[in-house]
Amino acid sequence: MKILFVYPSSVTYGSYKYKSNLWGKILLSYNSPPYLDFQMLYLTTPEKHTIEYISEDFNEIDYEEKYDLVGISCGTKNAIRAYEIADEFRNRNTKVVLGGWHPSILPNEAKQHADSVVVGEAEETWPKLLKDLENNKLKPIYRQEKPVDLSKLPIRKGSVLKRKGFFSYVQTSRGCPNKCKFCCITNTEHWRVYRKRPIDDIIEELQEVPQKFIHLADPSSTLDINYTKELFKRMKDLNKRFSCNANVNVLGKDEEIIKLARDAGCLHFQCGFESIREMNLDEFCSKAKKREDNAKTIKKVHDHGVEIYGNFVFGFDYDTKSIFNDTLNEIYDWGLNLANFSILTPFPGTPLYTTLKNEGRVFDEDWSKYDLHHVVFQPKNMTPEELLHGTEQAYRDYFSVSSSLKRMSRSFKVGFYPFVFLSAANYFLYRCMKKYREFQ
Ligand code: B12
Ligand code: SF4
Repeated sequence: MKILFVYPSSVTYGSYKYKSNLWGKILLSYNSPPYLDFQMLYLTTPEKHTIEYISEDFNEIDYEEKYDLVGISCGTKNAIRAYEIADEFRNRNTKVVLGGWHPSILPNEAKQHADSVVVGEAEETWPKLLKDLENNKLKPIYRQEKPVDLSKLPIRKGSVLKRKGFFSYVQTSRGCPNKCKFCCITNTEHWRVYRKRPIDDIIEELQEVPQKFIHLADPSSTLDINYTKELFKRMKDLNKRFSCNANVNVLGKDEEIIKLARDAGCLHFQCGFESIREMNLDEFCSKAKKREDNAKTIKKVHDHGVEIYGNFVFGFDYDTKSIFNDTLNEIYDWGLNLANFSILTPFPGTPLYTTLKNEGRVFDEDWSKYDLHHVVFQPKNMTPEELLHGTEQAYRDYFSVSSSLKRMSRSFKVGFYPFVFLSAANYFLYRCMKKYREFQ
């Protein structure tokens, strides 16, 4: 069979189409390898089938080309665009399968636009689906019965799906049991179950993946600290540079993990600080996110030559109009050199969504706005406009020339590689935000 994988653009929606400038396209195409979802599907597809891959951010879809099957992956943000593409293909009598986070959470919605929907992980269901299609017995829904055993995951050899990119994603674990109320991972049946890949498999994959720069696409690399320590020890001689997600309070308590990460090539930890307000953390986050002495932890990480990239969310129930300035002041004091700000987003399937929906506070269910940059609910202590404009102002202040230069010079003291990462990420986040605003 001839199969097409499509990753729909997240900012293409109807006639509303994002066109990057030439430099942006070159940079992004060099920068963006195929995501792991399609890499995994590719590896679990029997060799007799041929596969093409299109990421709509870089290539136009040719609807006139004949395929036996089109597989589309999407999160909530690009679900509507995914449905548009699915409808176009189905109008031409091409079979369409939808999978990924959003179709897994709302399979009945997705089914209206697809011949079949794959719910959850697909390493086991995808080969079954292909066989059923060959036998003309395609089922409407394929559901993974129990969490996939990660020791059975295929090991990637080199770059798959042709596009290379200068960095690559590698997954070492799946799942997180922590139960933060806004998080999709912990609130979906299988994804919540924490599982680890055998370290031998990861090392083999890292040796085979040609890219030097890797992002470990795990919910958190600090859920099983002994496992991660062992992994970092084994990664030491691979000469890779990498980043990973980590819980800041674990880093604060265990200096050895920072040292082992640095020796293994870690450039930065990405940490969800979420909020500077203790009451928000208590109400919306798991205990794993309890506020500790962040300034001390950040200094410790910097002293080992590693950067920290912090994520913050605005719009929690205990946020008032002062949250924006308070956050900026506090993170300057902590010595955090790079941060990103999101607007609280009630993704379907999460307890946050259910609560806000029951309270009548969700006023927009246009999924394309579920991108962490739009306000889709009524905040408790602000108007939606105040939340939006406050977040924008925080971005403008944080990424102003003077603030950026100050943070970059501080980062230079952390180390050369972390400084290069920080400067590039600072520029990228600033540009993204500016470009993004043009479409609102
Ligand atoms: C790496 C990552 C990114 C990367 C790469 C994105 C990607 N699509 O892989 C980047 C940085 C670009 C990114 C961006 C964003 N991300 Co992100 N990201 C992740 C992360 C950490 C890992 C994803 C991954 O590689 N998983 C490994 C692969 C193998 O698993 P998988 O993607 O689930 O795919 C499996 C199944 O879903 C299924 N499947 C998937 N697609 C398809 C398609 C078909 C046809 C079939 C049959 C099966 C199938 O099969 C796969 C194998 O089992 C996840 C959290 C996590 N740990 O999973 C968040 C996560 C996916 N991201 C999330 C979010 C919110 C975002 C952003 C909106 C953030 C932002 N403000 O920009 C954007 C949206 C990007 C977009 N275009 O929509 C949410 C998604 C929630 C949702 N309901 O949509 C997650 C779950 C994080 C969370 N805590 O909630 N992200
Ligand atoms: S710790 Fe991170 S991955 Fe785990 S539930 Fe909370 S936000 Fe989700």
